[in-house]
Amino acid sequence: MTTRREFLIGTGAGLTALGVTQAMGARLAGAQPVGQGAGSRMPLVDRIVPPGEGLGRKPLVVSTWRHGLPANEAAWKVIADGGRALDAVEAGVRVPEADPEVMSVGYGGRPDREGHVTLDACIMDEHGQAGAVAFLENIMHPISVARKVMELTPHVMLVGEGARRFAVAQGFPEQDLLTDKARTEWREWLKSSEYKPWTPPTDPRSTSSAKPSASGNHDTISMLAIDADGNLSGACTTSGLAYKMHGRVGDSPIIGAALFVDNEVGAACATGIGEEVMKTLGSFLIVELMRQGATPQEACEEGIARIRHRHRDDDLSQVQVAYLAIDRHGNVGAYDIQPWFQYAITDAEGGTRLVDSDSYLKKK
Ligand code: SD4
Repeated sequence: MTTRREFLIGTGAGLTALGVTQAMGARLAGAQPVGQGAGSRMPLVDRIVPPGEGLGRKPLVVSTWRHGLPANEAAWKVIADGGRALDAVEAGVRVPEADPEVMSVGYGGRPDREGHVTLDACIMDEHGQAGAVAFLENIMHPISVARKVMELTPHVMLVGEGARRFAVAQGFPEQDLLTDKARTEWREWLKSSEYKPWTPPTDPRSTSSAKPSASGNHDTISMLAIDADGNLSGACTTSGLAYKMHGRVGDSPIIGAALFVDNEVGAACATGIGEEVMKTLGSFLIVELMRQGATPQEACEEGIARIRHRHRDDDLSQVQVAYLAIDRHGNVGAYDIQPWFQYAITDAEGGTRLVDSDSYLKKK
């Protein structure tokens, strides 16, 4: 028996009813789904990716924000040596984790409102294996702890004190991650204690240095890579929103929210206000839309449309989420709400460069 949902998915009108934009709905209605899951409804077929949707090149590394430039370089070294995408994304995001100038990731990250630097991270590989840590303190490289969770435990996520003890048992050194600069800023913030999850950046596009500066008080690094064997992996790591409540965990360690990888389809990742991403399970949504035939760009735009829809398009001035996605052929898509998002891209032909994302709100 055909369910209402199957019927809807089979028609462009139905897709529109499900919230999919009209142009994409028309394309999806005629598209062949890809992957084993889709194979239960239709034979396993390859998806035809329309040209002009991005670079369509592999190997490939993409990552969020300006601090993605040095991170991509480190990831690319692994890929260029014939290494695995998983090793590349881990090596890549360790760069901002260790950089005290990046005040939104790892060491030097801005603390919560009680002065604790608490870190969230996750990693996912080409086999659909995943590992994560959340609310982790005093360990500089949460991404590597997340990988150990994936590889050495029967679990996907460890949090807080349990994650810290596991890290120490694995030989990770403990250290205070709160730098003098972050402590000074936090003390200044305490005077007003006004919590603003999104503060607009000074225009990050006006500087050319590789030093991070981008969005006011947060800039997670999320990275996606395809290696020379065509395998995909992704990583995401952050100190989270500055001056969050103690104990708050964002989207960044949540598989399906800030990161999702399906080797048969593509991968997606997020940066921005984690609560928005979690409520729409953005990265999983984007990969599933690509599975149904959407391009990475269309899928990212739809991910943002879901958030807009939840807000009834009302006042988006305080809302920021950016999505970045690749399909398994190396096509790239990116879209965000505010007109600030930039991502770093590295491939053999073009080297490493920063790209301005298209956005829903335009620069005034
Ligand atoms: C969080 N998504 O903790 C992270 C913050 C972030 O760019 O991505 N900032 O909600």
